Amino acid sequence: MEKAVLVAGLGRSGIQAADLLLKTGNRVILYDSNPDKNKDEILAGLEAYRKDGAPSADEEIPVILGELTDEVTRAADFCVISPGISLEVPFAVKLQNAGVKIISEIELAWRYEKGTVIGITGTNGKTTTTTLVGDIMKAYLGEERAFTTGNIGLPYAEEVLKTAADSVTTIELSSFQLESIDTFRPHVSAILNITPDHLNRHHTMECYAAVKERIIENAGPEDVIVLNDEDERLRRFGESGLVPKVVWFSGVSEPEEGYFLSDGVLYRKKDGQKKALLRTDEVNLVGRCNYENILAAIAITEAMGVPEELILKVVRGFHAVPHRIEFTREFEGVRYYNDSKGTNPDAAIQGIRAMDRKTVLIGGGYDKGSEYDDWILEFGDTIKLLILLGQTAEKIAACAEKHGFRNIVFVNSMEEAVRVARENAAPGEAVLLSPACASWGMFDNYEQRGDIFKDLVNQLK
Ligand code: UMA
Repeated sequence: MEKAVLVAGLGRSGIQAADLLLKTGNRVILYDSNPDKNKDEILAGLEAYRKDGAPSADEEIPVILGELTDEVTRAADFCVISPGISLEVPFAVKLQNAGVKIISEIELAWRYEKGTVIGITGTNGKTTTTTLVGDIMKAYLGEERAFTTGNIGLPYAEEVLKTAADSVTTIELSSFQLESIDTFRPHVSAILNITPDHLNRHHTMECYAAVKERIIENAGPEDVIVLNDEDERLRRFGESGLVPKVVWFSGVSEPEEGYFLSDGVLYRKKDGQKKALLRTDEVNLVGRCNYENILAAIAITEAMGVPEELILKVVRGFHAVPHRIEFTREFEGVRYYNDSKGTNPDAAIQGIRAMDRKTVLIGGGYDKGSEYDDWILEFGDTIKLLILLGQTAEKIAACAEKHGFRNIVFVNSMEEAVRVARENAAPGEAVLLSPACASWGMFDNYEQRGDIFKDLVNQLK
C-alpha cells in the first residue's frame, strides 16, 4: 500500500478532512472502525472525488472498515483523527506505538488557513458565543470574509480553502478537538467556563481543563485571551503569567478591568473608565449564562477591532441558537422550551435558572460519567416533576432521591416524555427538555433529540 495520510473516523469531520487533503493534492487512506459503514456513501461525500479533474478523482481511494491492519499502519504518513475518537482506543494506541503522528481535523485545516482565527472553547455557551461572534464579524467584514465553523456542526476543514489574508474565521472548539492540535494559533481566543463534562474521555477535571487551556499554547504577546473572572480555575490560569493579553468578563461582579453585568446592565471597564453598553431587556436571550456569553462576545469582537456601535446593533438583533433554551411553543397555557444542548449537568443548571415559573423537566440520556448532585440541588421550587429517559435514568433518580426529590416518572421514549409532561403541566407553567446528558444511544446527536422534541410539541392538539 502506498504512503498516504490516514483519515480516521468518517463522520462529518473525517469526510471534510479527507476532501481538504484530496483538494490540496494529498493521497489519503480512509478508515472507520465501524465495519457496517457504506463505502459508496463515504466516497460520494467527497467533493474532490465527485468532481472531474480533481487531483485524486481518477484514483482508487482505499476505504478500510473495521480493524486497522498492520499494512495500513505502515502506510500511514500521519493520521487525522475525528474528535469523537479517543486517543486511547486500540487503533489509535497502535498508531502511536508505531510512531505515526496524530493530529485533529482542526490542526489539519489550520495548516491551510490564510487569514485570522478566533477560537472559542469552554464547557457551556460555546455555540451561542461562537454564533454571535460570527454574526458580528459577518456584519463587520461581509459574508464572504467571515466564517463560522467547528464543533458548531460545520467542520473547519470544509471552510478553510475559502479563507484569505483579510478573512476572519470564528471556530467553536471542543476539548476533543483541542486534544490533538500542534501549531494551531487563534489570534483571539476565549475559555468561557470549565465545569465537569466528558470525564469518561478525559478522566479527571485537571486533564479536561489542561486540554481546554491548550487553546493558547502557541499564542504570542500580540494575541488575546478572554476569560471568565468568576471561574476560579480560569482566574488562577489567567493570573499565572500567560503570554497573550488577558481580558476578563463576569456575570456576577465587577472585575478590576473588563466586561461585566450589574443590575441588568452590561458594562465595559477599561483604563479606569466604566461605560454602560446595553441593558439585558434590550436583548432576546434569557438567563445569566447568556448575558455572560454576550459579554464574552463583546470582549472578543472589541479585541478584533470591531466598532462598539456595530457590535451592540448585532447583539440587540440576535436570537437564541436552536436547542439552547429555545422557546418552542405555548400550548394550553404551558410554555415549552427545547434545551437539548444541555448535555451536561452544568449546562442543564443554566436551563433551570432561565425558567421563571414552575417547570416539568425532561432529563436523562447517555452516561458520560457525570455527577448530578449540583443539577438536582438547583431544582428548588422551580422543578415540580422530573421525567427521566435513557441510560442514566436510574442513576439520576437515585441521586434525586438522596436529595429528597421524589417526584419522578420513568419513560421509554421522547413521545412518552412529552405526553407525560403535557398531562402534568398546568397553565402558567413550563415544560423544559434539558437532559444534563448526551443524546447518544437513543438519538444520533443532540440536534436530532431536540428536533424530535420540537416536532412532538408542535403536534400537540
Ligand atoms: N469512529 C471510529 N472509531 C471510534 C469512534 C468513532 O471510527 O472509536 C467513527 C464513527 O464510526 C463515525 C465517526 O467516527 O463514523 C464519527 O466521528 P465523530 O464522532 O468525531 O463525529 P463527526 O460527525 O465528525 O462530528 C464531529 C463532532 N462530534 C463529536 O465531537 C462527538 C461534532 O460535535 C462537530 O459538530 C463536528 O465534528 C464538526 O466539527 C458534536 C458534539 O457532540 C456536536 N460535540 C461534543 C459536544 O459539543 O459536547 C464535543
